[in-house]
Amino acid sequence: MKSISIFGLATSLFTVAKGHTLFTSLYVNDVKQGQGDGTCVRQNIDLAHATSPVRDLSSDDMACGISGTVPVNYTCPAPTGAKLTFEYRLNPNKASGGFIDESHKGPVAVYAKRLLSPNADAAGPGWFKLWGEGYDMEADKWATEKIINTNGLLSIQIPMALPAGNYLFRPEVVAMHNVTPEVEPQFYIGCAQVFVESSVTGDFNIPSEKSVSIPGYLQKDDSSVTYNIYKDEEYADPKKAYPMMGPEPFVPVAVLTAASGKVTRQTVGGIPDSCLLVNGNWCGVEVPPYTNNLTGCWNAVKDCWSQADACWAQQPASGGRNCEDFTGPPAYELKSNDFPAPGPIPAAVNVDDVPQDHTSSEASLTTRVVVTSSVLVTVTVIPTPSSSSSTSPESIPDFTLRPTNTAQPSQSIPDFTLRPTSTAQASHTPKPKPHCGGRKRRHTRQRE
Ligand SMILES: [Cu+2]
Repeated sequence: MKSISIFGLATSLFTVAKGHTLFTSLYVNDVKQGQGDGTCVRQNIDLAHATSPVRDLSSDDMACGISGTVPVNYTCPAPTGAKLTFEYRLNPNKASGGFIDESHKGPVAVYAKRLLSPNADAAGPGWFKLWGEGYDMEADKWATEKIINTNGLLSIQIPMALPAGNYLFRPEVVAMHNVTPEVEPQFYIGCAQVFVESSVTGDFNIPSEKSVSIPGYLQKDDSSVTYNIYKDEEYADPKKAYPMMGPEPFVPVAVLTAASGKVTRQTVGGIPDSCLLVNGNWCGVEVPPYTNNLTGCWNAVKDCWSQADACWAQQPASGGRNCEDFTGPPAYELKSNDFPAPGPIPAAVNVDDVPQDHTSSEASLTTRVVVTSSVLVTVTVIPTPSSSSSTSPESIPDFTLRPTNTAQPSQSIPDFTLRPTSTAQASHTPKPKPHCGGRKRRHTRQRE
């Protein structure tokens, strides 16, 4: 920890929270999900200690981090075979300022768990490891050091044999620098809520030796947990190989049920179309319509204020930048105040492990509209009738996505252009709506 600041308590609290690291943001195929960071990501809701690690191996916090047993509002869809990228930050609500504390050397892994319902328990059985790496003796690097080199970004490919459904993807960054026989490693974990869209359905059998319970998969006296990075690695001669934590990775290869060609898509838990602006797992919607009377106008303003309050109350550790921007029902145009990726999105670490052959061009068929922060696009969703009457609750008719203007990837300012939802106002210049910007200043101070 750094020395106590002369600027007082608020600054020193910030300094304390600055150490360590936090998984803040999810990308699917190189596109940051949602807006304002933290969409579909379970983060510690204690903003002052959001980067604190989990140390108690028997705690339910081991599953998805502190406060990670509670689902967040949104689950992001991802086509099977997609690349998921997890962003780690030293300062959760800032784009710069480091990724993982440099002293924090240790192994890194990614686990996953299929959820039979979006709100199913994170803690408990059913977890499997997709990939893991400890100490690379040849390169003399810990996996954490490699993540720092890729700007805090860690990518994994979703195996194509995973059946469609809700999953938790759990990156695990472990710091071993403080380990003694009495002190456990520090675990930096969080979970991404993802709906894998695939034509593969059916049961999902993980070999028993590769299926673990979290907590429970690690014991205090495991050699991977008690390993001393100074005695065993840095100054040892010969160096002692690091025994990787947890089970062997499970790479599903066989398609358990023949692919039907019909892609099962997410029907619940996504970001609603009615969202004007998203911040993490909060979304702001249009205020109630009113005619030209003061009562209606006032009610609309109050509604807007209460939405902004909810935004601040629900802001994740990764910040409330878009709460500042939700200053009033906009003239159908809001911009998300998003940070760009801190660097190039790295290739998936497990790309050599995951079979790449697949029976259909599924990935291109399952592209879905999410409120992305890096592409300016307006889309129309046209449902087409389903040819068969499926009884599966998760199966829905295919959607055709038709861009209504030319999608132009925006390099700089993330944008989100909205189309009017009311047909009453067909004018090309939408009327300004009441503004509740008076609260902006008050809330802006909240983060400092
Ligand atoms: Cu730490």
